[in-house]
Formats: sequence, structure tokens, C-alpha cells
Amino acid sequence: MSEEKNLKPISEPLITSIYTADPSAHVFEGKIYIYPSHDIDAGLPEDDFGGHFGMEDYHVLSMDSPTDGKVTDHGVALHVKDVPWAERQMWAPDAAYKNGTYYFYFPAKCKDGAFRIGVATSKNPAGPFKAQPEAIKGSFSIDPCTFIDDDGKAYMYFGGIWGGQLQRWQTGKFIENVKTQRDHEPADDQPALCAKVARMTDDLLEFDEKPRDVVILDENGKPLLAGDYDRRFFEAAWMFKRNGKYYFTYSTGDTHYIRYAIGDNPYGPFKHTGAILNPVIGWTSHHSVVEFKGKWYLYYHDSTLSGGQTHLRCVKVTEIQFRPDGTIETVNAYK
Ligand code: FUB
Repeated sequence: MSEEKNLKPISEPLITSIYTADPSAHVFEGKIYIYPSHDIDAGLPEDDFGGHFGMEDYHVLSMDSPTDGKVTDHGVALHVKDVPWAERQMWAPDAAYKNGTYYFYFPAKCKDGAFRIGVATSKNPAGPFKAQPEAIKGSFSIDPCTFIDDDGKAYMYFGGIWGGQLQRWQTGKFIENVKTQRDHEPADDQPALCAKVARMTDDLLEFDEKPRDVVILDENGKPLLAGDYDRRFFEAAWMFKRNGKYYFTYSTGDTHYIRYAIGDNPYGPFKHTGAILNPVIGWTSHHSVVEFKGKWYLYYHDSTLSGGQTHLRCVKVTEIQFRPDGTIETVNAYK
């Protein structure tokens, strides 16, 4: 990312008192609430499996407006010690609202070394949240995104490859012993691993069906291949709907793009359309897209606040523009 380092960021960190990442933004009670990861230096060595991302808790942030620069940090909303099933690594979360309750979704590693996804609830969008005693049954991997469609049906999109372990669940059972994070990844000429989607139960606490593949098609209508590193799904699923179209958005991980693919229903398939965000300073890229008062905003992170350290990131926001055909103008985070 040396080129980006010589340029000026288009946005400043929303908050500098703590490191934050993976911002999931929602409009609740007329404000923007942001549900980020809370990055810390846990003193863990960088390894092949993302062990250096040793996060222990979550803070919720809020803003009256995405552009006024005033951010409230509501403090600790959930700590790993208060989650009976989780042991470590509180990674990228999301939130949803239904019938007077706020739902907070988060991945964490269990004692067996597998990531699972949990849910915690509160009457307040800023928490504190009380965790359910068990992880969501049938959940695995990382990066939950919960999307509630106009008909009230809710869906969870999730998954991440390499350190996110998606490749270790292809048989439906967790493969425990691997030598590298890429063991069990498909060959380059095979279809890429897909994010997963499952409809949620009415109470938003469990999956209501077995998770299905989120298939992303190329320009010829063929599923993207595992070797299509610039476009294939890696992690950071985020779904939004605009003008009746479903936008499945995600990070390409090791090639550092945030991309989008458009479909006609929540399950897809989705046709790869383009990039929302070009690579940022830092290794990971993770985002959300939200509409506020008729404008659309991209919440994202980079590692500028820590001078480029992979695991110490800061969340930012910028407005995005849609063209008349529904495509998105790609954001360069530095100019
Ligand atoms: O924050 C830890 C992990 O890094 C997230 O779960 C991924 O999406 C990546 O941003």
C-alpha cells in the first residue's frame, strides 16, 4: 500500500480514543448507530490464522448525522467474559431491530478453536447486550450481517475464508487440524467458496433453514472461480436493498477490494458488478452501506491511525454515489 501512504485520506477516523474496525452502520431511532470491532494490541504474535486479532469486547458508536464529525462512544456493550460459549477473538459484528428489541450478532472462537456466531439482546441500541447462553445452532465462520427485507423476513449472511475458517466446513463438520490457513481451499480453476445465507426465525435468534451458498456470477453467468482473487468472496458480507435490487457486498481479502454483486432476491445468484472501495492502508477491508436522509454512505476502515498496523484500525465514513443504472462510483480512500 506504499502508493496510498503518499496520498491524503479523504476521511478522518471517526474516533481516535480506541482502535475500531469492521463498521456495521444502521439507522435506529433517527440516528446512525455503528457496531464496530474494538481492536486492541493483545500482545499475540501475527500468525497465519489471524491470531493477532485478539479482540475481547465491543463498543457501540453513534452519530446524529454521518457528516457532522461528532461521535458518541457508548462504552463496553458486550465483553467476551459475559458470553458463556465464547473463548476469544470477538470479530466483526452486526445488529438488527425488531419489535422493541435490538439484536447484536458477533463471531467468536469457542474452546474447540472453531468460530461460531452468537446473538445478544438489549432494549437500547447502544446496549449493554445480554448474550444468549449458546451460539446460534448450525452457525460457523465469521462476519455476520443481518438483513431484514421489506416483507419482514430476516436473513443472515456470513462467512470468511482463511482465518475465517469457511474452507474448513465444506463437509458440514469442522476440520480441526490444518497446517496452513489455505488447507482445503479449492484449486484456482474450481468455483470459489461462497458466503452463506440463512433465513432467520421470527425471533431473530436462530437459523430457520440450513445455510445456502451466496453464488456470485461473472459476466458470462458462471460462478466466480477460486483463482479470481480480485473478485471472489473472502469475508465482510454486507447486504442492502435499493430500488428493488439486492446488493451483496464483500471484501476480496488478500486483494483488498470491497466489491458488489447485484441480484433480484435475497438468495441470489448475484452478478458481480464492480468495486465500491479500492484498497486501503492496512491488510483488511471491511465496510457497510447505509442510507440516511436520502443519501448513501460507506462506512469503512483503514490502518492510518496506527501507522499501518494490520490489527489496529480506525473506522471512517464517506458518501457514495449511484449512477442512474444503479452502479456505484468506486471510492478511492486517498487523493
Ligand atoms: O476484525 C477481524 C476480522 O478482520 C474481521 O472479522 C474481518 O472481516 C476482517 O476485517
